[in-house]
Amino acid sequence: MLNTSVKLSEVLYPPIEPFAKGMLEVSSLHTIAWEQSGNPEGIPVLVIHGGPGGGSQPSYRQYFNPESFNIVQFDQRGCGDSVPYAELEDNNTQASVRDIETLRTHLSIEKWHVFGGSWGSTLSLIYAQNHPESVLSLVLRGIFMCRKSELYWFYQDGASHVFPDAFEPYQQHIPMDEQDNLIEAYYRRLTSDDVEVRRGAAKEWTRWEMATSRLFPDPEYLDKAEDLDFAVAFARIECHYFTNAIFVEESYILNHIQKIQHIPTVIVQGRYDMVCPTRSAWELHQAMPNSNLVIVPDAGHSMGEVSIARELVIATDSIANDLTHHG
Ligand code: STX
Repeated sequence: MLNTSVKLSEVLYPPIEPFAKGMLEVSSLHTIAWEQSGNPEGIPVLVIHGGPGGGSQPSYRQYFNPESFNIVQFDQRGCGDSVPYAELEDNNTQASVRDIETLRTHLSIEKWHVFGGSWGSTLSLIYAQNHPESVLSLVLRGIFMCRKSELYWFYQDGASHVFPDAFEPYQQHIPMDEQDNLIEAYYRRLTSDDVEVRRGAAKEWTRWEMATSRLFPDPEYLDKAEDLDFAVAFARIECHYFTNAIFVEESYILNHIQKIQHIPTVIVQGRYDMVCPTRSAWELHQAMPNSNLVIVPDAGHSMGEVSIARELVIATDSIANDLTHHG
């Protein structure tokens, strides 16, 4: 069913401000920004942002009933308010998993629900596989397992068949003789000593992702690529993780799936997700027979799409209601 007349604000909770914020030193180099909002005595839920390099956003609070949840957000290494900005050294998946446990302990939370989309789903799954005892449930959106086929689909040849117009500037930014591996070609530019080269590449890399994130592209969303402070961290960190195959073996998540098969899991997936196509959600669901897969028929990749947001709120409301009834 098409829901084009319903506004995002009608399916989300109202905007709220954090009741606590801080900076947590997680290594000799990195300090991460965190915040809590909602109810300090509420059910703990950790929100894991995308990218990697996307940073957490105030709107993410609105996917949770603020009376029921103690909502924890943080910016992963190098992005958002974390420092140093856009830093790639000592920035990898294992470090992020450790940071999440460091933050949990710092906030004196024993176990929490984990909510993440896109790269946030990747990191949620890997975190849960390494610390299953800390995870009460998973709410995942736009499943991304970061396998070679998924990277090739989005950054080289796949989504380009559906969005040839948006693909052209992303591809043309790279000279013909380097176009056979666009991720590598972008990485060279995103790590150049020349700040203008870095910024130019960051803008095209980010535009491609923003242009393809929704079933109905939103021009305001595209402006994110014009914000070079956002784009440089987002593009550099994504590209760093992807050239390094996210620092784990191919198919790590599916290979270790038995570690999390007991964890209650909801998967919300837009049918027309061009960034993270539905096959990954399907494969994850098949590997986790107890998971609940919701394929949203009228959406792409973004949690800002109304019908995706609605399903995410249904999932978090049901967590809140379960605890009220049984806890
Ligand atoms: N990257 C997908 C991802 O995690 C391949 C992602 N895409 N856009 C975002 O994240 C933001 C919403 C954080 C910009």
